[in-house]
Amino acid sequence: MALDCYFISGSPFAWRALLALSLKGLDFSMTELKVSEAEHKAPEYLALNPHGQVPALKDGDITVYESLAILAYLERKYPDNSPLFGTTDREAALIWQRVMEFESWLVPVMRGIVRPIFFGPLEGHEDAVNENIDKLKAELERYSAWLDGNDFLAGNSISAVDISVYPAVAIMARVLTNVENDLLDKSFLPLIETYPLVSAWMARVEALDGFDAVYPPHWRSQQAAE
Ligand SMILES: N[C@@H](CCC(=O)N[C@@H](CS)C(=O)NCC(=O)O)C(=O)O
Repeated sequence: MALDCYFISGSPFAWRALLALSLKGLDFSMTELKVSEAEHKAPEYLALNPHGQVPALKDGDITVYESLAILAYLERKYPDNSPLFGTTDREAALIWQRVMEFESWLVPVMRGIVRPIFFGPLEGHEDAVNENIDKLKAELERYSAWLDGNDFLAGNSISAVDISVYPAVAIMARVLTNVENDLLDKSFLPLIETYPLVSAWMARVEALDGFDAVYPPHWRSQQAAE
């Protein structure tokens, strides 16, 4: 199999690349790297991505890292399989604008929420996390406006915007739901009550062919154990 995507389970950037492969209906393999064994920092992997980050995609003798570059590569190589960047100039403009809005506005917020909870320190730093939660709420308002009258974040077809935003919102909702800390503002959870358009959109993404195949494996096994 020519296409092989290296990922860490739950990584939103890797999930974005995997969703692109899966939604395009491509034949690909997935190589999971174990953080506990620092496999993403091993020399063999650093030869693929010198930053030691996921994702990285191997396609024969071509290697691409940076999840957005992977999406652009796949779109160029397989333009007709479920286009992710639209089919008209107008669609491409809107989709790229919103993907870059995600990079500029939601990615820093996600890092500001997820990193202290996963890697600490969290205690004593709740105010900083709550500031990011406020920014997350502002983005969820923005997405609700985009979804008003539309099935997806840039119109009525799935696009690179959806597969960028979905993993990020899913991981933030998950870590904030699971973390035990009374000082964190969780008043906006569950999303189904506070942001019904966002919640309905998430359900639409989850129902797509190809979604299940790339769901983070350790999330699935934790759910099975609950
Ligand atoms: N801009 C990169 C970000 C990739 C990234 O931050 N990956 C994280 C996982 S979500 C990672 O590999 N972290 C491990 C590390 O930095 O050591 C992309 O879009 O691919």
